[in-house]
Amino acid sequence: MNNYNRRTFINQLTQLIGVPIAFGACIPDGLSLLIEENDSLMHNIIGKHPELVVLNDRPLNAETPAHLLGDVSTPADKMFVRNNGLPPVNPSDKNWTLTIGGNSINKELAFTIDELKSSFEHHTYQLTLECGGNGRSEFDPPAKGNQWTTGAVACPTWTGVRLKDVLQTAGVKSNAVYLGYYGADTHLSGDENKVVISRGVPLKKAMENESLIAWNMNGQPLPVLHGYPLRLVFGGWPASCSGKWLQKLIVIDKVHDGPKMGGQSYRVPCNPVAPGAKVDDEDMCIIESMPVKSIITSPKTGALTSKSSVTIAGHAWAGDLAVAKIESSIDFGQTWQQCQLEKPINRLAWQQWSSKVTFPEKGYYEIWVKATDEKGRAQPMLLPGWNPKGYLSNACHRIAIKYTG
Ligand SMILES: Nc1nc2c(c(=O)[nH]1)N[C@H]1C(S)=C(S)[C@@H](COP(=O)(O)O)O[C@H]1N2
Ligand SMILES: [Mo]
Repeated sequence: MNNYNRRTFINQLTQLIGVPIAFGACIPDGLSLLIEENDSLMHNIIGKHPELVVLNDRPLNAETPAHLLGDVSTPADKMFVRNNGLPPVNPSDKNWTLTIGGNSINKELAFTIDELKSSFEHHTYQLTLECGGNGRSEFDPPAKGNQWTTGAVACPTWTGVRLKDVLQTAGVKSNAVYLGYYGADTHLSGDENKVVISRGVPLKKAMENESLIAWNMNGQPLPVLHGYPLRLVFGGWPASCSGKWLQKLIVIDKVHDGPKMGGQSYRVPCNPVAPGAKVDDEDMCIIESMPVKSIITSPKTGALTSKSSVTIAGHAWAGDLAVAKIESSIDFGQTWQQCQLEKPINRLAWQQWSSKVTFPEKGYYEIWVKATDEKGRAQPMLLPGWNPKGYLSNACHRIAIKYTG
């Protein structure tokens, strides 16, 4: 190709691709460019599976595609990441202290990690953490915030001490109402005096057996992204209650008012509102237990099958409750078939379900799955009640399958 032809060729390609071709002058004659595109933002999160989908890189937010969530206990490399600020850089468990204070504590106490580990009994539970905004992308009109689809949920195995053992040692006064946490992350503004997020739970939730101050995840030290060296874990509640990089706990005589406790954060209208409505802060209530929900982890959506029967499987969870029933449909919800459902390994762990579905003829199918909790509440088919910030989206998970015969 002469230089003139090469230049026009590259100009045409540039228009097609939409960005200039770096090193365009070096393209060998006769080479056809790949010109492949996908819409994922390229990333390299150390310690994470490469298929995690990055929604945001400052702060870092990444979710897990459903087909990667098949493990009973979620491995660290497949757990979603939700940061509101910037994680501490190279935190160390050697000089870390956890302080217990607040006006409803008898005696302010501080523990090193070694002291925590040696003073209290260790407990291990599998606990479900789901971001309050998981599924937000479904809402219409759209809600601002990370557009999570189905992947801001995980259920790793956590080891630590019971929060109640630690609080009781410090002495909880009878007027205690709420627990609040403070972590070591820094505000995006760089302002060291600004707290990124400081949420918590009512004392009753804090005192449950499964409420942990954890240092291990699946038998390994917590990864930094998930709160190393210490974090709270409250299974079944919005994961924003589970403070990472935990440095300080307070027990106080009123509802905690730290950043992201009030206003529209992690709160929903106390009574249902029409989609798009503006809701005053005083008409919003703090989210507590998460609603019943399920996910299909196998097959991966879009799969082709030559067999008329396939096994489908996944998990289901229901906040503080257990899941009582799970059903699947291949006819857009006209008929439902009961799936097999296992008991949770412990309270507040997600439950495994599976079923065999049989396709009557060749064609495109959607598999829908719907869980019902032990109080008889089922997942909504397409959309739950709209709310300004798009929380608690527990619509049925749907996948596509082509039976090719
Ligand atoms: N200190 C601190 N704790 C935090 C957060 C944070 O930004 N800072 N994010 C919260 C939110 S909104 C969620 S959903 C979970 C996410 O936990 P993960 O990143 O380990 O998945 O951590 C919670 N704990
Ligand atoms: Mo969250």
